[in-house]
Amino acid sequence: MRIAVLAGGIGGARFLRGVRAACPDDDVTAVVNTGDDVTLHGLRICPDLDSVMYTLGGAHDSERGWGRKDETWRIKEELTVYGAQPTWFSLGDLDIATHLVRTRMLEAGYPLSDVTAALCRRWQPGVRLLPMSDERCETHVVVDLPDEDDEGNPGTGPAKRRAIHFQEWWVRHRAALPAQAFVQVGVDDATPAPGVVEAITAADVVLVAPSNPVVSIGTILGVAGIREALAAGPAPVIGVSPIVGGAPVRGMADACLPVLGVEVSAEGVGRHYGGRADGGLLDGWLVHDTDAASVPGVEVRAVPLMMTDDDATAAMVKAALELAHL
Ligand code: FO1
Repeated sequence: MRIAVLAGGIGGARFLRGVRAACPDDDVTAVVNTGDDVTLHGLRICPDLDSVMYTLGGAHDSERGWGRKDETWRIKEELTVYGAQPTWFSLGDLDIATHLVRTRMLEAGYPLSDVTAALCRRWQPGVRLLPMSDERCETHVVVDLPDEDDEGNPGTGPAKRRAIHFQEWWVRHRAALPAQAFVQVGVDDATPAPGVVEAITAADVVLVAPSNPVVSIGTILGVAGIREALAAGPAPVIGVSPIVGGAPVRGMADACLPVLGVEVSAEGVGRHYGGRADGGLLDGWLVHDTDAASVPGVEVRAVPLMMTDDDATAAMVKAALELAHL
């Protein structure tokens, strides 16, 4: 069986471990969000690709959720002493090696999909990892920045409306600055990375991981050609709700969904994705067993959705495959 999975970072990575556990002999392609990618200290950082690669490669820090286990922070400490900005984004010593290799290959002219394949030769994630696009397409967040002086002390002037990089909003401000809008910078020139449309078209089933519906899955769907391939493809598309009991299982989707006018509920997200027959994404929608959802034209099933370990996640994946009648 061929399975394509649309995925963001930490939640997507955990879900993919469940896919691998449920379907060890199947051909799995993960199409991963790159809207979170950022260049800092001259290094190209791809948080979602790395979360998936490290997690499936057994090298992730499971408590922190991102980055490498057994990490050390000596370079970060030195950068801080130099006063090198930004100090709000932490790069570990082991992780920096990944960014150095990636940045060097990108600067030598290799596309991100080839770079990712090269990095994965080391980590052997057991699934094919594809960036959604080889072109830069970065999420920015429109916010009203409060007036402050150079030291960060509050000023008395009016707030300034600015678009800041997603990472600045998410990590520096912890998504606490109300977002006015999300903008995909570069999306007009972005095309699906090689293999993305082919993986969707050839799939027996497409699974939408319980990742952030706005800044992970929404970003992937923003790349021209991906939504169309899903709509036209023969494979059923089954989504897994990232919202349980009116709150995100992890991450801060509750700071993102209202910006699009979407209710923070399993039903809200299901209706936001919509049924394929109505021009939406889904054929099936998996919600947590304590949630109820009605999504026109979409078969909804309620099962336990907590990704507490690989067995629990594999059971979720099996339920998604049953919903696809596979
Ligand atoms: N998340 C944080 O909350 N703080 C950090 O300093 C941070 C650094 C970081 C470095 C590399 C990387 O791949 C991920 C990192 N993350 C960090 C996680 C990440 O940026 C976000 O959780 C995602 O982009 C949202 O999915």
